[in-house]
Amino acid sequence: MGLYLLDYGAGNVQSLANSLASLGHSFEWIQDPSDFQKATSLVFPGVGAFQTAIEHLTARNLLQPLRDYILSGKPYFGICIGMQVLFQSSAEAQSRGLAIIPCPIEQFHDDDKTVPHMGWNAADLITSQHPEGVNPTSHYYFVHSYCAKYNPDVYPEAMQWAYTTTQYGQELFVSSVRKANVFATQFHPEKSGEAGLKLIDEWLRKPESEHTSAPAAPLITRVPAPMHKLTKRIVACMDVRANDQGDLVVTKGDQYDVREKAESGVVANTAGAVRNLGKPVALASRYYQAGADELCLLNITSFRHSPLQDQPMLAVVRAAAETIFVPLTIGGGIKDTVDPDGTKRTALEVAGAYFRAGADKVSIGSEAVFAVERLLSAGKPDGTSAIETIARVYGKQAVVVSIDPRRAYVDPTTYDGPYANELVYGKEDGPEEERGKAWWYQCTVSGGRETRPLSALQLAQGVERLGAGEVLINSIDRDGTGKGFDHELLNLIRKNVKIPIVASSGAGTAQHFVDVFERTDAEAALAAGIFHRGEVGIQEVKIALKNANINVRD
Ligand code: 1PR
Repeated sequence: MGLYLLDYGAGNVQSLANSLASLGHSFEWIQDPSDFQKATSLVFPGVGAFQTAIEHLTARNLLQPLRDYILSGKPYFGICIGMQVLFQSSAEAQSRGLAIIPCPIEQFHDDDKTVPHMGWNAADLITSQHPEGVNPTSHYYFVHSYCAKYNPDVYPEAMQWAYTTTQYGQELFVSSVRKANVFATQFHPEKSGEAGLKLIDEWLRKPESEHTSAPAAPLITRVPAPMHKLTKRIVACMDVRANDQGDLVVTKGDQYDVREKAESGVVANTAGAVRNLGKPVALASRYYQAGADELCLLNITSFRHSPLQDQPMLAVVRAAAETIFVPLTIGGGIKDTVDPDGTKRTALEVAGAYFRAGADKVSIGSEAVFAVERLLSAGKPDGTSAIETIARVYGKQAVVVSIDPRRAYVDPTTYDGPYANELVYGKEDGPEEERGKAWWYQCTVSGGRETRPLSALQLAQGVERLGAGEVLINSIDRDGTGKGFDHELLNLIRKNVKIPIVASSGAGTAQHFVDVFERTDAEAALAAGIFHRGEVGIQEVKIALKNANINVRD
């Protein structure tokens, strides 16, 4: 008897388990159909892809018992896919949903915005009666490409379930439902910091009678406001690697060189050592407390060996996920590997290990370059790349591609190579070293050690075609320099892909974040060095953004 969690086996459900543990709630996992009888309340933290969720539930004989449980009137709390399965069908899948709410899940239009809808947005109450702990002044974390559109004219019966709506671009969708014994959110409370933890806690502490009596919502007309409330995201990134003593440390390079330099004023015996800026779990926890909207851990040397043998990194992810309740991206070594004993591990298995440890997204670097090279030479996707296999199971929102470009300078008066239409020209009033020059952005692999005959733009467009959900755009030229983000690079990619982009490399001041959001349409901006060295704080960045009228989460 008691609280049960449903895990259909594909996605990060560890985060919800960690939230419950941090709030002091004990729970059991649903292991087989008979467990539904024992549950007195049930949380289904569905993460990933709708089709995969239905297939896994069906294969484990859990789909019908889930429907029976919900219809029995016992308290149910669904999250993301755990909300979407309540609907009739999804444009994402062939399979039908549980058809408890009679309307379809549809895809977002991408003509006025990037898709997936990824980030912190508001949830506006339809009714203030029978509150469920959703605070209309808070922001919650969303990550999805499909939604139930708010449409009381066409689906009056279904819209009586709508508890909150959220606006993205000019579309209004149902961001939570609540009726009778059911409460479900499209957003992830377990990833929504303090606001999300409070919501979960309130639901769990409610007496059972209050769970089963939520009334139908009134049907109201709601028109989209001129602007949505999706905030710009601030991401703190930790580059992790083993130092010369074998300990995993957060390091930071200058243009990807992470070793201390003799001339940098450090004591002579540390010259050449891996720069050590702290312990990954402690720093991650500090940045969460300081208000980072997302965290990123990159295992920067894992292209050299198999990460599934790399227990320290998995242990770091597990420990970090216990204390941080905002999205966590893990990168480095997401590729097919072979263990020392000869066992083959697919990129999907490697990613799965990180998701089970508590990661929400994986970031793919070198392998994405090779996949796009194959795509361009074959002319079509072959379904085997890490991007495709992981997106199919975990959803495209779980797949980030990290681009590591370096400027390739050419003489603009004579260049007529393959990247002529991607050239960026140095401005006469720009930095002196750029004047009169032109360049294209060349992809690298293995942490910038090897350049490839592929441009950053080709890579971004290629990975979008393969099904990546987001691109993290680094710049080797700007990394660690504190000169500001490379706006030309970001604009080039932003204008040519529909998925969200994260600006990275070069942040030196809070004003640089204002600049990047004013001069590009990046959805997020990431920094490492200035946060690690304590030169600029996350709140300082957010205050500067607010003062510039840029929407951020408190
Ligand atoms: O190729 O799939 O194994 O992934 C390797 C990952 O490790 C890639 O995401 C790659 O960017 C990263 N990486 C590899 N070597 C380095 C290095 O620094 N030697 N770090 C490296 C890249 C760049 C950013 C950095 C920003 C912001 N780090 O993550 O945090 O540039 O820095 P700043 O704010 O201090 O300027 P694979």
